[in-house]
Amino acid sequence: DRDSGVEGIRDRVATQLARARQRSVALIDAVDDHDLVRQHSKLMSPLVWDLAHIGNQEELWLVRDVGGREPVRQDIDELYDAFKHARSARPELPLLGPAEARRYVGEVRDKVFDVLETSPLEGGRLLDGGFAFGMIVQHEQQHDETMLATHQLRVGPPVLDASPPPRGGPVGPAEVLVPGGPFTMGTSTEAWALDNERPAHQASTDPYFIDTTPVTNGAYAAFVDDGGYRDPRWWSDAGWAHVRKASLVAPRFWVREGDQWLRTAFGVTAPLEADQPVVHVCFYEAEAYAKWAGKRLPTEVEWEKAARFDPASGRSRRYPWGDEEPTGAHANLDQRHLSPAPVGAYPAGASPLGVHQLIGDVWEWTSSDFRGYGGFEVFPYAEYSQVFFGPDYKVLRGGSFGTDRSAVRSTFRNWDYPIRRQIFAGFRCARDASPEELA
Ligand code: AVJ
Ligand code: FE
Repeated sequence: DRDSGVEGIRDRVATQLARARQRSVALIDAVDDHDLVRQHSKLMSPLVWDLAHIGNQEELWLVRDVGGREPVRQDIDELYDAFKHARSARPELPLLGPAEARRYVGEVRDKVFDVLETSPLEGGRLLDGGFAFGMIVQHEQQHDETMLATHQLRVGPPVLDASPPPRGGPVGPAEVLVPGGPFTMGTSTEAWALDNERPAHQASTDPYFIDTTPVTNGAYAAFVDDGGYRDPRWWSDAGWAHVRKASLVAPRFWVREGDQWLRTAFGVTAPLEADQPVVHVCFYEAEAYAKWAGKRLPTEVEWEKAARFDPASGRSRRYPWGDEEPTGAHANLDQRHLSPAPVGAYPAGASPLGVHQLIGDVWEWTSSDFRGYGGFEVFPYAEYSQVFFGPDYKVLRGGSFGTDRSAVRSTFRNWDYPIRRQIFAGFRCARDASPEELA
């Protein structure tokens, strides 16, 4: 059966590699050479670094490791090792120029298609079983989302194009009760799951309420207009210190005009869309809003339970809507649109309990630190996740409008510093269920 056998994997890998490359090329070709080598923000690499880094990782894992082939450009490994140079220092490096970088990634890709054709894709080491290809597809898509964030930080007229998101719709009650008890968290069977999503294990929660939608611009504006950024009651100590030091007054890219909020997105400034999820807030802002609203952020366990647990069967699913791969009807993914969609825009993507837009639209901050699950094993390299475990990073879940469907699922874990807001991050709230509400 071509679909489930080795040939099916080969086809799937080839399609996904091509999709990822099409997206990288579109993001790169949207700007001129000067904009490719420039630093648009100290937080980001020059776009031309991302491109050659994508090629270099592909060369390391697929050409050299899986394929056992001769290096293409061993001399540039050090330049494109993310741990060797901070993003802010990358523009000063002797990087491949735009034309050279394009040639390099093309040459690597040609060899990868050759490796893919001759690779057994089964048996032997796990790396040979298609996983390495899946890891590299996801790596390219992750950098494409990073490049999209660089585009958002770039100043100038719009260069990217996409259709507006679909219209919103009804979402039912504002929050739903998730029953307490155990469920299966993480996965041991999802073929392309990264090391930090593994292994599948039992986790348990008390009963809790979770919002059926991410917090919207309109709701968040009420917090801002209520003086939320000037009131230490709502902020943690670390959050308050940060909001003062960084002089935060509203989400990143919000612009005040008279008594109105506008928002700049990809070179276009327009009135804030009240029913779209808020985006470009840091963890501390999310935490403060939740406290102001009389709620809190969900833990990572609570988020995943809301996104996977089917109370009818007791089973954990791959996505809120079931096990089928995401389509355009389920979620706002794949950079199909250049913004989050209004709440209620994806009724087909809701969970059995009626929780909407868990996948896509905005990454959702959780209250959890990034740590390995019990039984975690580094695979295939410690620098993917393990070196980030600890109290410095907070977990985000669910993907954004800029995340590709190959690079997100309900077990997927993203992480960042609690002060970061250039990523496409928003949040939803949760709260404990009181005894009266459970009676
Ligand atoms: C999972 C998004 C935090 O971009 O730092 C890219 C993904 N790892 N190259 C990042 C990643 C190596 C990673 N995040
Ligand atoms: Fe990378």
